Amino acid sequence: MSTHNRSRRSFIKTTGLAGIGLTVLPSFVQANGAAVAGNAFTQQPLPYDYKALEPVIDAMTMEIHYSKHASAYAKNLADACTAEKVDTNATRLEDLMRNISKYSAKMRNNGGGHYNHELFWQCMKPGVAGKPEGKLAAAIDQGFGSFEAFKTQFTDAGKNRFGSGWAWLVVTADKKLVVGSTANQDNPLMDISELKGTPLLGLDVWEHAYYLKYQNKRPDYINNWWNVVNWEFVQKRYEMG
Ligand code: MN3
Repeated sequence: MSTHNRSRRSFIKTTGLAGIGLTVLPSFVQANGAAVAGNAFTQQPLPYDYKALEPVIDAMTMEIHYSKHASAYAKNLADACTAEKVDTNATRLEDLMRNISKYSAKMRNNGGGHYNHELFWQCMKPGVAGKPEGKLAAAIDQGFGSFEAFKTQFTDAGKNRFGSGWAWLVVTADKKLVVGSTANQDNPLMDISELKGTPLLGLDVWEHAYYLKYQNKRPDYINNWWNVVNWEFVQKRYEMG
């Protein structure tokens, strides 16, 4: 079952449990995988259990990360959209990111925080430990020399990001694959970001993502994280673009 199907199913189930009593179409993701305006602004169900990524990411870290940190970004984004008159039913989250310099720091931090985490959950999957295949594998070999060389460059981007931030694999407007990092909750879609492109793969290197299990050992977290990367999802994003 794909990640999308799984999250659609749990979305329907959650909605049912909430007793709304209506058939709610799982419309937050279009057929091509792009997030739809409106629903993209709200936190979606985690596509797996809190404990599913153990031993790489422990259940308590996942629970706190998803239900406290990420849910706060979604809530604060909603507040900022109300305050700054962003119509979430008519705006694509990606377009808000692309124009983020026109909004408040609250919008930047929480819009980025929400977008980044929604992507991050989908970039992971239990029991994969795989490698990219097909067109993406070929593009990685071409762009970085080899998959191993790419992994080293991405790992370094995460290790060397001072303080809090994200490591990214992006595809640029001229279709090049680039690795880099952003500070805090910025992302490569943002007009204020030095690293620019469509994020294909993102890694959260904030301490809240790993500290309970790894303490100060961010490199150990990153090295283990490769075992839960959902390459199927990353490939789909690449092939969509
Ligand atoms: Mn985080």
